[in-house]
Amino acid sequence: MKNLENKTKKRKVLLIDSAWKTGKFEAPSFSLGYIGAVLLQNDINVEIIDFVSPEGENAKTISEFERKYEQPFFDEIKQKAKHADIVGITCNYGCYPRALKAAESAKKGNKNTLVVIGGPFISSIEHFSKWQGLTLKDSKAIDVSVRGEGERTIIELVDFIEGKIKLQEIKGITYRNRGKIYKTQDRELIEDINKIPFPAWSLFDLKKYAKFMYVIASRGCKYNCAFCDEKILWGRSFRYRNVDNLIDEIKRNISEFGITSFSIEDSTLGAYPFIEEFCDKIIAEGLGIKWMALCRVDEICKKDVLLRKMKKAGCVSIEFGIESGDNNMLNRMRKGTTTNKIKEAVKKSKNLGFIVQGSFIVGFPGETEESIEKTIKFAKKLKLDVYRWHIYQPSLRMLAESDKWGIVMKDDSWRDINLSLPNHLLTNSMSGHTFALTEQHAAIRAEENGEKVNDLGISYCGIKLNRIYTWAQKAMKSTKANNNELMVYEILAEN
Ligand code: B12
Ligand code: SF4
Repeated sequence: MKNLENKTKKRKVLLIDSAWKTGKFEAPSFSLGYIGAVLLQNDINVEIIDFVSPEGENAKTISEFERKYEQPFFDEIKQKAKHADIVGITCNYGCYPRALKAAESAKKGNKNTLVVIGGPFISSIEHFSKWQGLTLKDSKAIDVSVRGEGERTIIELVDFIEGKIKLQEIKGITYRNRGKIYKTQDRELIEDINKIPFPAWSLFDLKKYAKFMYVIASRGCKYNCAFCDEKILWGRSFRYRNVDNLIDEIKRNISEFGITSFSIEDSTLGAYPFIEEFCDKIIAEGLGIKWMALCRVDEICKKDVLLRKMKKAGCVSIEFGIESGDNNMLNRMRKGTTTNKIKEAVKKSKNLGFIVQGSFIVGFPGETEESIEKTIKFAKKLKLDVYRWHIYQPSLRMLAESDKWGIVMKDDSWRDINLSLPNHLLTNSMSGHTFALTEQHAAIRAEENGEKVNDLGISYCGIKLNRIYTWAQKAMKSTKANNNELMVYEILAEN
């Protein structure tokens, strides 16, 4: 790749969301909303290609899905990359194979375009020395992979195209030069996140998506649960926006896009120090919005006033990360909560009329027949509105210490893990790797259809995956948990 000669030309960045979406219950990519916003702020041409294809659900096989629905997405990338100085791809967990193919399509369309990949999954793998440079090794079409926050990095990459800066001077990237891979020093986090422009939803065709929007009040998490990679992504810092900034974004979404429903994506909104002021302001200004949030039980269980305010301010649903009904397992997970606190938080929220959702993990290393029975019994007693059962999926930091956790896997490649497919096709993609197994519905559906689910050589502390499937299946059946999570999005999506 070479610096383009015309230095006065307005640069063009083509952004790609590698996740497949039906659009029925999804909002547009948060990551690209933010990256797009800083590009617009810097007067750079930007266009987004997303993969919203509701018809994709009709595909009977993965190859039909690829041929009929995925190929046109790649064709569009190839075509539009011809006019792009940079093609920037966002990649979350489970989208990696498609992100690699998107990069290849872009390079096929324009061998001079700078192909850049970023996102939570890329930041996480590039964080560990064990997997360093993996993205660039997996595809020669990728020139740069980005770790951490991308708002400054993307602008510096445009500066690179303009010949104003060298790649080795850009923090937080891994790049290729004459066949060799180099990693620059980490980029420091943005200190004042109030200064980041609001996500540029104008770049998306919002008609393709459900009528709700993501907003986030903070970046990072104060806690340190073992199964979660949040600490890798955001470090130890916990940064939050001021209430006015947050409310301004909500008002902007109402006035510019007619959106009045929101999914607040903070990892735990209960930790946001201005949550009460936030609710007060929504009420005082009569915004009339509907929203849902994720909270930790320990931040909610003693706070009756807060819960009432949340309800009055339009919060329709709270999702708690419950994880287990066994205190020993909660300790092993370093969750920092107890079953008593869970009961209290759920009871209070239910009494106030929230739709209460609970997430559970089945098969965390150390799980036993006894602990899972306890969890199922506990879960039933909670009488939640929505049960989300997850087969344990190792966080990258647990995988990096797999010996310590007794995790045994078959191989160590992410190239086959395509979770970004219609649910009914996911079983077929279990081509020998742990991560395809995260889709608990798929596993259970497979068994219901009489298919045999192999153990794929994976075990956690000696527990074979087959066993974990059986436990998850039992948990789902006992709590009648099939797909009822969609209900919440339906409520948000209806205006
Ligand atoms: C919102 C969200 C979702 C939404 C996605 C919404 C959307 N359309 O964007 C939904 C609900 C769909 C979702 C689903 C999943 N998620 Co999620 N999600 C989040 C959450 C809560 C916020 C992410 C976010 O948007 N943050 C705000 C933006 C600004 O940050 P960002 O995405 O990291 O983007 C920045 C950088 O990564 C970088 N960047 C990103 N893309 C690009 C591209 C370029 C070119 C550049 C230069 C930079 C760049 O710059 C951005 C701005 O600073 C995070 C947890 C968290 N608080 O971070 C989990 C998280 C990202 N999700 C996670 C997981 C595991 C999943 C699922 C796999 C869950 C599952 N088992 O089904 C699925 C996968 C979905 C898929 N394959 O597409 C994990 C990822 C773990 C990991 N190590 O990779 C996280 C970290 C949760 C966790 N605590 O472990 N998720
Ligand atoms: S699971 Fe939730 S509370 Fe625990 S570290 Fe992750 S984001 Fe924080």
